[in-house]
Amino acid sequence: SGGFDPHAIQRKWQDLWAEHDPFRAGGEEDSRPRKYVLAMFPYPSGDLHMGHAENYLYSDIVARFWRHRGYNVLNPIGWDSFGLPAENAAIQRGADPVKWTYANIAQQKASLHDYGVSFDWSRVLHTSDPEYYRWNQWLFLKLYERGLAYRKESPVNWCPFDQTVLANEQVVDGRCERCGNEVVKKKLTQWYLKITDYADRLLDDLNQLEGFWPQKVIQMQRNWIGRSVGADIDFEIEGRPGSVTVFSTRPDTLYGATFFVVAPDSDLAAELVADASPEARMRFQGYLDGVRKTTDIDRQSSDRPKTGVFLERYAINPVNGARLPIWAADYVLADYGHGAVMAVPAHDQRDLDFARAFDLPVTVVVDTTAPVTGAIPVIEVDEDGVPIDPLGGQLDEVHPARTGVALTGEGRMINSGPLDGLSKRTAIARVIDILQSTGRGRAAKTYRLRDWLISRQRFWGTPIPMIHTDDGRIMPVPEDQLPVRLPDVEGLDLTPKGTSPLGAATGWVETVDPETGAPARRDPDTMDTFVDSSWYYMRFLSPGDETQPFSSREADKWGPVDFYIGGVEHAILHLLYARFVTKAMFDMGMVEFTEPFSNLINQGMVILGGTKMSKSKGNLVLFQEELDTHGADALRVALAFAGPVEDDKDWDDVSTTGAAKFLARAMRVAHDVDSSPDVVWAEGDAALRRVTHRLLADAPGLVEQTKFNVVVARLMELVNATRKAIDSGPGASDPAVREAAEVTAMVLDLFAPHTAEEMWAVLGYEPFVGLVTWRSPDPTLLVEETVTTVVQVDGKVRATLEVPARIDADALEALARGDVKVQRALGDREVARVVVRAPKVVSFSTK
Ligand code: ANZ
Repeated sequence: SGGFDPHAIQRKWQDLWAEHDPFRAGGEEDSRPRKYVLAMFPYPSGDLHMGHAENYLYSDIVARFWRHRGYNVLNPIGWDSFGLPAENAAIQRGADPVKWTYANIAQQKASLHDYGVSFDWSRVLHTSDPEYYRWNQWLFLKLYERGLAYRKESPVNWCPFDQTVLANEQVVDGRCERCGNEVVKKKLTQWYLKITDYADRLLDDLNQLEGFWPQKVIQMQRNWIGRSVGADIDFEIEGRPGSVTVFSTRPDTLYGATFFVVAPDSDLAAELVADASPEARMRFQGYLDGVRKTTDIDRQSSDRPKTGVFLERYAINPVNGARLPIWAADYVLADYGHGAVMAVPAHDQRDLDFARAFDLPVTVVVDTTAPVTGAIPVIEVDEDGVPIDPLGGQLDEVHPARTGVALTGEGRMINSGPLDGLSKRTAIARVIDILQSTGRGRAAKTYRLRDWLISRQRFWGTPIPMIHTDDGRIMPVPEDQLPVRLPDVEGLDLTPKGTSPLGAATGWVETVDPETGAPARRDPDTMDTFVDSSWYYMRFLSPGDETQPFSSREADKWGPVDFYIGGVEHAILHLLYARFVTKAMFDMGMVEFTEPFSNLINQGMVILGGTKMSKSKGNLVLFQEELDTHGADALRVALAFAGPVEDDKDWDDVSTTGAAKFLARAMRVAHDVDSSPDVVWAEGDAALRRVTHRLLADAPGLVEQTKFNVVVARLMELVNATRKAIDSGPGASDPAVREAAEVTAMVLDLFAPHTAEEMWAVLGYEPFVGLVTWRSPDPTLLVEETVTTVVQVDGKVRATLEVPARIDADALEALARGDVKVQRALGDREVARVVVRAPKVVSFSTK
């Protein structure tokens, strides 16, 4: 391609970057404004793939863009290097997890260098380095001090294949996210982080992110936190002291409760059934065994037949004293709300299905056939203020006991004593008042969000820095003894057994009580790797600091991350944990912001032939192979041009050869420029200058809207226009040709940095174009050329319009139709035909 060897210029510029380090973030003395650009760091589980190619391209475009805008940019990179794949490789192939991990990191680092990403390589971190994970341990201790880390025994999600506990988030459709095997419940004592303390703030602060994060991600976070608003209602149980609380989003329907349901796997169910008949106890035990094997997802599924066991006990409705039979049924979950519900079959479909299956009464308390205006019912009252009977007889036709369909809509309260005639909203407020005044209930909120289970019974993770004394106390490892380093893997059996392999590392696990010096044992579990990634963006600010995780001064300077770029697969877990930890750090006075990522950019996937690439399908496109074949710049331009950032890109539609040809043409333009850098641009060809300046004017907005593919298209347009000017226009010595080539190099740097640097050098400048501030567009060159359009109605000229020369037919027709003179000429006659010849003529014919 015209003496242009992409691999040679790639090597040349990478060597120069390595030598001069132009992309290192500016320090204290640098007075430019700052931007912190971050791509989600990779997991070193093998070679980089095309998803990484996309991710690090986009973050590099953003980082380079802000440098061209005159900003001091921080764009660091690290590795999320703890976790299961290293451990599984160790188990399956006998590989040392340490060596395996760091060999993969070295390979990935080399690929990223080859790709020409403008990272600040001086800040690299690996979460599996003791110098990093000591601060994980430090963070854990700080959370523990604040009561945000605690231990409890509870049923946990257990993957029998991986032999490990999984967070709720890692269970997908009842199966292990990693291996796809069915997840079961098991009771274990584990460490939890109290993310639920932050549920309201995590939810409410999402409002600040509207417009800056993808709407889809915000919605997923809202659903995950899942706040429900309603009331807690206390029910007494016959023959039992105290009361049992239920959570309801519809306390207005309290008079319609006809039975009471507890989760079969709750402590309450076990307690209540203890006094039941032997038959009921047996039936319950059999039922419970089945329930334990059922996933929460299945339990909540609406099309499963309802099952349950009567516990031979009764709850008392606090407002009317009604006796409600108590059942154990699996559609009530043990760990949501209070694990018990008041069942209102007339107005809740699950309760109705259950009532119909077991022949329980159905009492309607909301007349949904009563007249309602909008959402607010019209209530007619007599002179004493008593509502006139709202029943029009139609209620019979929709009665849930007959139709099987619960009445969930708006209506007027009936059969509800003091609530009769009220709307839903008023009734909810009223009943909460009544409950509150009698001490039997109160307004309440419930969340789907659970505390974050962080204990893992695995080797390759951060040791939890706690000590268990022989007399049963749990002590934090003193801060000056951090890090608690992982022991040598040599001699350890890593095969999953349900207990941590670290427990068998005798020399490691045996320690002393930091207070008494008596023998004690270390906690043998390691942390969920999501702890590592919950704050790594802060560590980049203070690499190598041995006295603290990061300096608050640096945090004030750089934080929060301005642009965070990565895959949508992290929409819930990682982002929620990072948001939680940032808020906890804010509360500890470590940072002055409460959200870690100001802008979030999610990229689509790179797919192949319409399907996801995967090793098992054998359709992987290998990043390093593509780099070797096409060179970094062609690969980068092809990916950037392939479509909008957030869309999936099919590799079949990605044209590296097209990209390579475009780059060769751009390079040729630079070589052909026949003038020196001191030409007077104003003397250049105006038509070409307009194309150049329109790009200068539009590129910043397009990049900020992440319309990278449009910027590439505009660059192609500019290179074509320059070529034309050289070959059949004012010629290679015209100042406009030089100007166009220079601007091409400046903007092309976002996508093809090696080619751009080479063009810049060919044009006679010192390196590096990557650090050059973009020029401002000349406003006089942005004024659109206009032409005169003639508008005819039935062959007569009725108006003339001044319009932009580049107007399209639709816009021109709309302008013509909107013109007063044209409208007057058309009167109320119907237009039969319109002929538009943009930008010159619009012609209407009427009937
Ligand atoms: C009575 C009632 C009447 C209810 C009615 C709904 C409609 P969300 O919105 O998902 O938070 N519930 C409470 N705890 C439960 C548990 N542990 N397992 C299963 N269901 C439970 O749902 C809240 C509603 O789900 C609560 O309001 C309760 O049923 C039920 F016409 O109370 B409701």
